[in-house]
Order: sequence, then structure tokens, then C-alpha cells
Amino acid sequence: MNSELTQIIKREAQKLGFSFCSISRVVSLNNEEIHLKKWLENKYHGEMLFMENHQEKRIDPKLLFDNAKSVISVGLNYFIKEINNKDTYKIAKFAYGKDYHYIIKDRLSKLIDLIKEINPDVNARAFVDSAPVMDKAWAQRSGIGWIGKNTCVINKKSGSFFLLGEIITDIELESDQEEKDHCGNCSKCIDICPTNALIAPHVLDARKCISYLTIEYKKDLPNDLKDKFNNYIFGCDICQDVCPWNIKSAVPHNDAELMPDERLVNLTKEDWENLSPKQFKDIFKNTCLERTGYKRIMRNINHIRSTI
Ligand code: B12
Ligand code: SF4
Ligand code: SF4
Repeated sequence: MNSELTQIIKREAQKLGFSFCSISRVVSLNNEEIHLKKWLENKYHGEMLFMENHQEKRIDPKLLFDNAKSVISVGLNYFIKEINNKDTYKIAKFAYGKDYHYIIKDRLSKLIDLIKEINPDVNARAFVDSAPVMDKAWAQRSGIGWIGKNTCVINKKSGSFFLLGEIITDIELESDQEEKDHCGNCSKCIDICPTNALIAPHVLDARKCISYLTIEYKKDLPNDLKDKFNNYIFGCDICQDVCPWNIKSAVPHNDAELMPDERLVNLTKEDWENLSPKQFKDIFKNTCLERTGYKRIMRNINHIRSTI
């Protein structure tokens, strides 16, 4: 067990701007495997076929990383007061600034550099959505938070508006305690979801979720959900905005890389509708919207317009 190194890693993670850094011991995720299998069998993943791949690695990190012993989970707070609460199209808060994949990967690489400076024989790899790793399960096991009924990881002191990443390593670090569920009798997220995508506590049918439809889904949007998008054209924050843990505890971040571009802040509905491919490219370079691309964002806008 390496207590001193554990503390150094946690201090450095904080310096790098992560709000959370907690450790879990590598184990096989047997409970999660049952839920994942059922979710896939029910086709709740829709056309996200990458979720079907490497299931065994998703469950057991030892198959992904030789001699894996510890998972270092980090959380990056992206909470900010809504910029587009006026009468315009909305994008989810996580996508206001620079693409979080770049931010987290870059900061985790710095953390690995530090670990290797102290102990050059260590093997360590950083992950942010880039490999079959169950971010939320590890965050829960390391005590960062619990997986709420809306299926997001919630921290008691700051809510759920944070992104996750991890380092898997072959050093044995001091692990933290798993977090308990604090949803209790609440069901606000399930009750408010406009498309009934939360079909049961902790179970999300992505095929109905505005986030999936606006970000991941590549075909024409389904007509039966036409008037339910609440002006969202990229992602959806509705089931998080209503969560009492966010209302009570979410604190705005102060992270320059996550701050929205001024031009995005000022886009009116009309600006969005008339956005050219060139303007889109300029404003959304290196953001998460760039991945979804101009065509699908315009598809989303036109879908909402066709309901008015
Ligand atoms: C696929 C995916 C999606 C899909 C499906 C979401 C989902 N719930 O799985 C879609 C496109 C819809 C999506 C949307 C969003 N996503 Co997403 N997504 C992922 C991804 C790539 C995999 C998630 C996964 O493994 N799903 C598999 C299913 C089986 O897991 P699950 O639904 O979470 O179920 C778990 C529990 O609920 C429980 N469970 C399941 N069934 C049951 C049944 C019972 C009875 C019980 C008790 C428990 C239980 O076990 C499961 C395993 O732990 C992760 C990144 C990663 N590599 O982990 C990001 C991730 C989960 N997404 C993230 C974010 C930010 C979002 C959005 C908020 C973005 C937005 N604003 O639009 C929304 C939130 C929507 C929501 N309410 O969850 C963050 C979440 C951070 C956090 N604090 O939790 C992640 C971790 C990305 C990251 N690196 O930060 N996402
Ligand atoms: S993200 Fe939106 S559509 Fe998806 S489950 Fe939450 S409220 Fe429903
Ligand atoms: S709204 Fe209520 S039930 Fe849903 S995640 Fe938050 S505390 Fe849990």
C-alpha cells in the first residue's frame, strides 16, 4: 500500500483543477455486469454499437491493462449558470467550453508524468470515454458519489455537474470508501423527463433520451418526440437541473478552459437558424459540438422548428 504516493496524487489532481480524486481497488464489476447485459439485451443503447464491444474489458480492467491494481477516478466540475436561458436554442452545460475529452486527457497525462517521476517503474494509462471503462461505476466505488435514479453520479457536496476520467495503474494505492445511495424517496428526475426516457429508477432508455437523439443519433429524429425537446439542440440537462442535490449544492466552476466563447453566449434563435458551416466551424472549434457536426446540429434545429 502506498499512502504517501496516494496523498501526492490527490494533491496534484487538485492543483490540476479536478474537484475530485478518489481511488478504488481493481475488482471485477460483477453487479454492474448484470445491469449492463440487461440494458444491452433490451436495446436501450439504440445505435451506440460501441457499447456492445469489449464487454468483458468493461467489466474487468485487468483485461484492458496488465496487472491493473488501482483506479484513480477524477471529476471535473462544469457547473455554470445557464447561458442560453433566454428565448434561444439550448446546449447542455457540459458542452459550453473546450471539449472535455482534451482537457481531462491532458491533465491526466500530467498526473501520470508526476507519478512516473516519483516511481519510474509504474505503469499507468489515462481514460476518458476512449476505452471500454465504466466511469460511473468506478466513481461510485471510489466514493466520489452514488449513481442517482437519473443514472448520473451525484456528489453530496456538489451535485452531479462534473465529468469523469480515470487512470488505471499497477501500483497499489490506498483506496477510498464506496458511496451510499442518497436518492431516498425522491423521483423528481423520473417525473420531469419530457420523453419518459428514465423508464425505471437507474434505467435509461437512450433511444428516448434527448441527449442521445441530439448528440449520438445519426438518422432522422423520431416524429413522436417532436415537441418534447424543450429547445435542446445538443444534450439535455433537465433531469439534473431538477435534482435537489444540484439545486442545493452545485457551485459554478472557475475553469478557463470550460468557459463559453462570447459568440456562443450571444447567439439568438435567428443566429442559430442562419449559422453557416464556416461560422459553425469558427465558433465550435475544439468543442463537443464539433464532433456531432454542423449537419446534425442543423437537423436538430429544423426538427424543433417543424413543431412550431
Ligand atoms: C453511453 C453514455 C451515454 C448515453 C446513455 C446514458 C446512460 N445512462 O448509460 C447517453 C447518450 C444517453 C448519455 C447521456 C448523457 N451523458 Co453520457 N455517457 C455514456 C458513457 C459513454 C457510457 C455509460 C454506460 O456505461 N452506460 C451503460 C448503462 C448500463 O449504464 P447506466 O445506465 O449508467 O446504468 C448503471 C446504473 O444506473 C446501474 N443500473 C442499471 N440498471 C439498473 C437497474 C437497477 C434496478 C439498479 C439498482 C441499478 C441499475 O448499473 C449500471 C452500471 O453501473 C459514459 C462514459 C463512460 N465511459 O462511462 C458517459 C457519461 C456517463 N455521460 C456523462 C454525461 C455528462 C452525460 C449527460 C449529462 C450529457 C448531457 N447533458 O446531455 C447525459 C445524461 C443523461 C442521463 N440522465 O444519464 C458523464 C456522466 C458524469 C456523471 N457525473 O455522472 C459520463 C461518465 C462521461 C464522462 N466521461 O464524464 N450518455
Ligand atoms: S437527459 Fe433529458 S431526455 Fe435524457 S433522461 Fe434526462 S431529462 Fe430525460
Ligand atoms: S432528482 Fe431525486 S431521484 Fe433523481 S437523481 Fe436527484 S435525488 Fe435522485
